[in-house]
Amino acid sequence: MKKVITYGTFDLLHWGHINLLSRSKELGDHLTVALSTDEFNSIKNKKAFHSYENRKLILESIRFVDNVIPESNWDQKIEDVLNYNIDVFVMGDDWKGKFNYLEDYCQVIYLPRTASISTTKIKKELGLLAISNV
Ligand code: C2G
Repeated sequence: MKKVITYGTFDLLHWGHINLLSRSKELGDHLTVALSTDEFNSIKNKKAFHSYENRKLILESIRFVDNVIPESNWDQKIEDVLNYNIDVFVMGDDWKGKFNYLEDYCQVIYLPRTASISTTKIKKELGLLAISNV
């Protein structure tokens, strides 16, 4: 069984995330998502709208996601790849080159980001909508 892993916050899930997850699953037979915990998000200077538990519940309901584990620090990837017998590590290409050190342990693939959608964009536009409706 070819095992794939990817990492992220996946807040306010949108089609950019779905594209990444479905393309990741197409690279193997089993997809693990290492989901950033709320505590790790603060290290990443991110504040997710939804809690880790709720983001996990949403991801686990996606048919091509097979397993969700916590991502609690920057340095767990090698251990994860070894512990979960991962064959392929996948990230969006905004991270291109950042995780090439994993090539000693598995295949590393950066997939093109989906244009014109991001959690930040959603938050900004909702925030603007809220102001204009005042
Ligand atoms: N993504 C994408 N297209 C978008 C938005 C996001 O392909 N329009 C991808 C990102 O490139 C990433 C994944 O979806 O591979 C998750 O994105 P985020 O939740 O923003 O994750 P990030 O904060 O980049 O966390 O250790 C790695 C980090 O945890 C990655």
